[in-house]
Amino acid sequence: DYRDPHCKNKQVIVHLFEWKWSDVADECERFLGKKQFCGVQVSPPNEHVVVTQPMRPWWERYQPVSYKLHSRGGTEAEFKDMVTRCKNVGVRVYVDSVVNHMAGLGRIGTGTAGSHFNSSDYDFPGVPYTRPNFNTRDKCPSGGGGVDNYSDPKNVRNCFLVGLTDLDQSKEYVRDKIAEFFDHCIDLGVAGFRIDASKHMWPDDVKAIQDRVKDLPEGGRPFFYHEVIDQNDGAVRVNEYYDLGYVTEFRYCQKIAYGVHNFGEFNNMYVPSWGMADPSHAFVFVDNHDNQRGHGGGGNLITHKTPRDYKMAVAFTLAYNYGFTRVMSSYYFENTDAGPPHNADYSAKDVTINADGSCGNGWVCEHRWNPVANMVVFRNAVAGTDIKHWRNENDEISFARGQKGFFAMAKQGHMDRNLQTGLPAGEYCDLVSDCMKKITVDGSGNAHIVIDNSAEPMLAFIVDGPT
Ligand code: LM2
Ligand code: CA
Repeated sequence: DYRDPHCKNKQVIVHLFEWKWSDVADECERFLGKKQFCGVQVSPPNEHVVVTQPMRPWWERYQPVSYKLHSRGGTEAEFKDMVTRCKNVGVRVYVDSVVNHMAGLGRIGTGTAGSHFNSSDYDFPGVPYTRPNFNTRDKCPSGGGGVDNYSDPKNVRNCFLVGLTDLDQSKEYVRDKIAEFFDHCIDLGVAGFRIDASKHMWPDDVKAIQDRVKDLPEGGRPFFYHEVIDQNDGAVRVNEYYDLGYVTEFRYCQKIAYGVHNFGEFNNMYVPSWGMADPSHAFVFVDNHDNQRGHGGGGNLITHKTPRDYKMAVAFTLAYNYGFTRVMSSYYFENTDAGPPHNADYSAKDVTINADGSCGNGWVCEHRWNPVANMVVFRNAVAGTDIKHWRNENDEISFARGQKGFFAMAKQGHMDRNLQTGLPAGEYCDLVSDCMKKITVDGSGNAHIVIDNSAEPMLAFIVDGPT
């Protein structure tokens, strides 16, 4: 089974999008460990192209040049130091892995680790890959050679996605090179992988690769989650990948946006008839690095640009019991191509921390917002429990998680009710406000729940939590 994230039953990972390795390491030590995060998804750590038109976009990292671990994020030594320091505080690293393809057709030059490459000749000596390692036109049923028909799996998987040179994962040599890359990461302490563009690879090929990857040094199979954008709009469906780990559930991004905009929709978050992944395979998030900027489908979704809605969306996601959760941590952008905040030489700027705990230098750090960070503790505490005492009316939602926690949220920012919590009698305090609010549960499980406009529009408390 590829669904164990190897983080001692913690439940939430954060994508520190485009952070450099030294900053990720610092964040593990100063924040993520204490806040009980399971781990971090890091941007692709392997050698990639250097794009100068536009100047150093974020997406240059989705055009690999080799599997040498030297990227815009840092050197291999820095990567190794990060993985070790994070692991030492109980936070695992998950590598965003781009193995469907190499650089885009027509790109020629030197990658971030110094390897020469020539995509037009299918020549990537840093691996090495040559022409026979790539898909050929006879396997791709599209007129122009590019992916252009999502109703045909052969087109989706054997053609070139936005002109990116498409590897042929049915070849033993290609499988070996990709597995070697994963093994190298595992040797350095990595616990798992996000597989980019899994939809564009055959599940049998992906399985052959995963099955030859080594166990973690501490035992067990690495964690895998697959990027499969299935919005009921094509031939490739998420359930084809269930044997391979978790699958991204992009319909949840729409669902949570509907819910925040109209609380009534919260009654209907997981819709099997839409083909949504079952709760034990769904990998869920409010937004990701693509759809927050209109790439990879985009659509109607909520991002940090509307902070109040975003906090409600993430808080609900972490309180609810659907799927394995990832939270996004972004940088501010106007241009959808723009890479991370950068210095004059285009290296990523340091992530600075302000006195109030927010980030500086252009980093958003949604994962540090109280309704995000503190709900991680909630989700860990209630893992494995069912939803009880569901109430959704009057733009107010509240529910218990088994007999371990209780969550309430008010769209209009105010709520004042006596509610059954199902929890043992006692004094509790609200995690979201860092215990600024207290809640008393009486002998019959009832509590007076108050939300008012002076604070965040939600509260949450757990058995055996802070008091
Ligand atoms: C993904 N998942 O399946 C990533 O999450 C997504 O961010 C990647 O696209 C995509 N797959 C390929 O890894 C991004 C970005 C694209 C960008 C590619 C490659 O969304 O816009 O394409 O990375 O860097 C860019 C140009 C595109 C050009 C292509 C090839 O935007 O116009 O196509 O490079 O040179 C001619
Ligand atoms: Ca492919």
